[in-house]
Amino acid sequence: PHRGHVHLITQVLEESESIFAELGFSVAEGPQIETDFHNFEALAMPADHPARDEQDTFYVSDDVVLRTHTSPVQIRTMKRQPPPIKIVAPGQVYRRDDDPTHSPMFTQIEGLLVDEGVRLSDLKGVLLHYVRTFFAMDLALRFRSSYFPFVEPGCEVDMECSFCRGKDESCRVCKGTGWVEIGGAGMVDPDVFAHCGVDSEKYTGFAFGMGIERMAMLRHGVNDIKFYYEGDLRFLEQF
Ligand code: 2U9
Repeated sequence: PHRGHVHLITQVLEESESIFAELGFSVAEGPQIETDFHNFEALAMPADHPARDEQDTFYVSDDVVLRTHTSPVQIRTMKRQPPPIKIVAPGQVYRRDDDPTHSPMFTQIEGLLVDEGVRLSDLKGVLLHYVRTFFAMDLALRFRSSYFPFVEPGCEVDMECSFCRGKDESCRVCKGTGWVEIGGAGMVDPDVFAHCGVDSEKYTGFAFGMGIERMAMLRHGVNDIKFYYEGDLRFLEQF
């Protein structure tokens, strides 16, 4: 009889969870159908913020949505328990987006560390451990200043291109720049802590987010997100 196996995205997700577990992060989960409060309001996204636009969000009703990120899991965790908090939140998320690098359902892993004295360099150390373990290469990371409503300062995170290591001017993965974006991150905004009852005078925290389909693309050279979900065994059996 034909035997199936674990889907590539599940493999990459579970491997990512175990790399963060090596650093003491535990796995937290939550509902995929979320309230407006947990998905947006508590993350410092006011009612008129463009991220809440119906263009991007699947609405179930006026104040219930399909979660657009796994961040509501960290909101629920902070409301439930006091710091220290050290979790990753893996799972499916939904956005009204559909092209070769975007799918209306995709998979994220986000991380949150809240304690006394947490700083940006701790974030860089954690992400360095992750990419160097995941790609089994001594890759460099670069933080580019950027804006997300729920972190301040915020940054986009690039890693050294694992395909050409900056040596191929016509590299189709990094377009010759030597860098590829792997996610976003930053220090948790005090407004977010206030919504969750965390004392921002005493505690600081970092958070990051990454797309698992993107990490699988970068490791295996997959160039269209649709291959993961159209169920063609000629693709799936390679992993
Ligand atoms: C809390 C506070 C802050 C998580 C963050 C990003 C920046 C980010 C994207 C990566 C690729 C989404 O899957 S993606 O399209 N994510 O850029 N995520 S900061 O910040 C948080 C999360 C939870 C309570």
